[in-house]
Amino acid sequence: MKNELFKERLERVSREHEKLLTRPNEPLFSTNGIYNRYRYPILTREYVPLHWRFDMNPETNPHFMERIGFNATFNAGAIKWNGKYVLAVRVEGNDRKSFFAIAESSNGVDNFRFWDRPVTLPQNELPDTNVYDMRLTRHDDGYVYGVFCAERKDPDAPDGDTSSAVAAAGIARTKDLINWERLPDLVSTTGQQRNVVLFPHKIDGKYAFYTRPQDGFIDTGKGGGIGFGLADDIEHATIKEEVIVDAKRYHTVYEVKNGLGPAPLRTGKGWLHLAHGVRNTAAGLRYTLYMFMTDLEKPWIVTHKPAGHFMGPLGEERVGDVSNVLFSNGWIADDDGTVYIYYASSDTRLHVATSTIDQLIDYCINTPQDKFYSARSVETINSLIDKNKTFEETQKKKLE
Ligand code: M1P
Repeated sequence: MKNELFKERLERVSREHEKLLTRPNEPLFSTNGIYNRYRYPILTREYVPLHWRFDMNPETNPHFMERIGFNATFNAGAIKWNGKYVLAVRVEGNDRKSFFAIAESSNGVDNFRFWDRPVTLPQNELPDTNVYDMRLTRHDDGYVYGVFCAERKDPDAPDGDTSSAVAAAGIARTKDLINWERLPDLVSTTGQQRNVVLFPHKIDGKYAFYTRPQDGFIDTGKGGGIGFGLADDIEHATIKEEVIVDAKRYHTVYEVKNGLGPAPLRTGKGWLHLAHGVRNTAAGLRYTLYMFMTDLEKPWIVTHKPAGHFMGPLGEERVGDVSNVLFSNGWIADDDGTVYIYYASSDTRLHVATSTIDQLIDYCINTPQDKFYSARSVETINSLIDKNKTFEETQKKKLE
């Protein structure tokens, strides 16, 4: 009898899991014409392999109950690997611990499957309590680097404070995405670090990092902004000096804090960057994605920056464990110019949007900049209206 229950549940759970994993995705029509969202998220907690969740032995699990629960799949690093679209996903267990797991798909938009086991990340002397948000960089030195947030309890927290934490940039490298070598955490002189991204090339013979200095764990305090600094060596990476590439600023979508997403994409017109910006609202923090471009030779100098957000949470994306959040730390540019943007919604699920290098450059160069005052936003709108009216009149005259 018990065996029957086990068998019945195993069959049903397996069938439904397979149906979900093989469900085709489809692009949605895009009114803005800049990128296409897709109908379904590409990874949710339901995608976590059954053999990570269930004891498959009817003797020891007669009710076929889940033994290990998973809460969310989000914020993924991304890389094209052996012709596949490969993600280093932040998977969070019901125990609140995040870890990394590799998932791959043949087309980048559906049929993502996790590899057999999660990533076994070697520990340094000071173990990580929690790790998340890995940015993958294929570096000229031949390694793929994963730079991620390594979080530990604040040793200076007063007695009874069980939530203060310290964020540091953990660094690991690999040549096969299976075996990872752990390097010492990044050392910087500007407080805590999260949202750190390794640039793919050396600059002046040094490893280059985008950073996000912060005074506290949540609050960036006097720090903040997307920074940039050089380290002589990757095996003991130390940044002695950071310049601010993109500062936080009053009454913008990155007013409270910001952070770089994935490593930038090189184009003929400069480096394309995707970042997240955070503003405060009566309902709490709102995270949106924004873009900018930097100079090809000096990738710490912003050359173009459209106003406002590139993508904000919509529909079901608005709701989750941390609602009103879009976050991205992974994208893949194919040789044909297609760009796959992997973004997570509300710290709960992972989605894809597609665009092209040409469209993203056009977006960055031709979207008006933020002029920081309502009246000046109206001036910007009026300029477009005037341009359209002039065009309309010219067209009419041509027909007369
Ligand atoms: O909860 C929203 C995001 O908060 C953090 O990002 P930031 O450091 O910019 O505030 C990170 O914990 C991120 O993982 C999370 O999605």
